[in-house]
This record gives sequence, structure tokens and C-alpha cells, in this order.
Amino acid sequence: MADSPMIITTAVCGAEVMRKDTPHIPYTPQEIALEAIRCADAGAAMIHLHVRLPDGTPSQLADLFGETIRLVRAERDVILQVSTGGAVGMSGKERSDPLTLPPEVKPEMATLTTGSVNFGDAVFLNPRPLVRDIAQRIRSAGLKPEFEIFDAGMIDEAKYLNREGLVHFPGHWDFVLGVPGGLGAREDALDYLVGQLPEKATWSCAAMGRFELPMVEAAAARGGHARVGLEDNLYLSKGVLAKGSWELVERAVQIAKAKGRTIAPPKQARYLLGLPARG
Ligand code: KMH
Ligand code: ZN
Repeated sequence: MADSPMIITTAVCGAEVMRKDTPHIPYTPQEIALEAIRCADAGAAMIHLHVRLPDGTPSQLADLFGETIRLVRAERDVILQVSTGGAVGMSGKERSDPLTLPPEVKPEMATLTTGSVNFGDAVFLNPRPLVRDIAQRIRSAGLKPEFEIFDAGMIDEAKYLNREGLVHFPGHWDFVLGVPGGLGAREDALDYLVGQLPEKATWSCAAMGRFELPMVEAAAARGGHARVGLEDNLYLSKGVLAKGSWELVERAVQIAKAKGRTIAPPKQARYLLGLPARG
């Protein structure tokens, strides 16, 4: 486990954080791309992408994803993963728009949440037919899904999808822990989840708020990977806003190295995730 490469993913924008929460959240394709480039330079191998309208309203418009991906790829080789979660309240059709991107700006991965979960005072609604529809679209687009696991039963549901032939295993899994209403960001929860995965699965942990960086350490200690960024956490330490997701990536890199892990560059990350090599 020590010395083994760790993939750092960064979620630079998300759908919920607004400028009133932090001045550092990017909105436009240019701002999101610049943030992604800074994160790549800090050690992130994968970018988890959402997009916004110019006033910050969350969007799933393929054109905005396409422009962002074009700008990032012009500057850096990094794995681009589009969100199909979008924002609470969006329709399945809206959420699936980034799965229609043309070959020149096609992402490599897309998220797939396999169940509904309370999301603060709202509900992130993922009825079984919708999950199957999105899984089918991800497969048809030739993308690798990242299973977004907000609660334990979502792993069981992914196993159903696998039995139905909609997703391939062992798969890549992201445990999104500490959302109010979902599974808590605790080491015992992480151990349970990891224990449920198919053999040879890869996994990362994305923990909310003040749990983000401690759970990077927990993931590093267990041979997993990690996600950090302003989508999940605004603070570098108590009361100190991160100046961008790149600062959280820098901190995650320090934590990983202190645990004896090396940092996987994108090429190595593709190999670990079973993605085709690029370029
Ligand atoms: N914004 C959340 C409601 C994903 O990107 O796949 C859903 C989310 C998950 O962020
Ligand atoms: Zn997201």
C-alpha cells in the first residue's frame, strides 16, 4: 500500500456553492477551465465537472461542458469526468445532456448515482428507472461510470445494475460521505463500504466540509484514492477559505505523501482505472 499511486480527483465547482459562500467558486467555462488547470498542476489527475450559467445557476448544457473540456484539453492532459447528478430538481433528460458531447470534446468518465438520498433539506432523487436510463446512456456514450455512493444501499443497487448488464465491474467507486441526510464521513463507514466492493474495484472518498481532509488521510491509509475541491468543502482549515480547489489539492497531495503514497499522474491514473490511454 505504501508507495502505491493515489489518484487525486478534484470537484472544482459543483452545483450548490455560490459566490455568496466563497468568492473563489468558478462559474464560466473559462473560470472552471483555469481552476481545472491549476488543480492539474497541483497534482489532480481527474476533474469532476459541473457547469454553470454566467450568473452561477447550475446547468447541464452540453455546450457549456464542451467549451470547458475544450479549454482544459488545450492546456493539460487530465481525466475529465462529467456529472450526471447536476443539481437537485433537474430532470433526467437535463442531467444526461453532457452524455451527448461530440467526439472532439467527449469526456472519459461520467458519474452515476444509484439511489435517492436526502440532500440537506432537499432530496437528490434517483428513482430506479432513471438510474437505469442514465446507466444505459453512459454505456452507449462509451464512458466509464464512477459510482457516486452517498449511502450504503447504493452499492447493492449498483450490483443489480451489473447483473442486468448495464454496468461493468469491478468499477470505480466514489464514496460521497457527510452529506446531511446521507451516510456520515466516518472511518467505520468507509471500512464497511470498501468491504462491500467487488474484488479489484478502485475507490475514492469525497467527504464534505471539515471531514474532507481527514478522510483523504483515511483513504490514503487504506490504499484508496480521494476527491477534494470546492464542490465539497470551502475551507483549508477552520475559518480559512481555500483560495481555490487547487489549494485543497495541494493539501491532499501533502497528506497522501505523508502516508507514503505517490501521486498518480493522469497517464498512470488511466491505467489504474482501466481507461484507454490517450495521445
Ligand atoms: N449536486 C448533487 C445534487 C454528481 O455530480 O454526480 C449531485 C452531485 C452528484 O453532485
Ligand atoms: Zn458533483
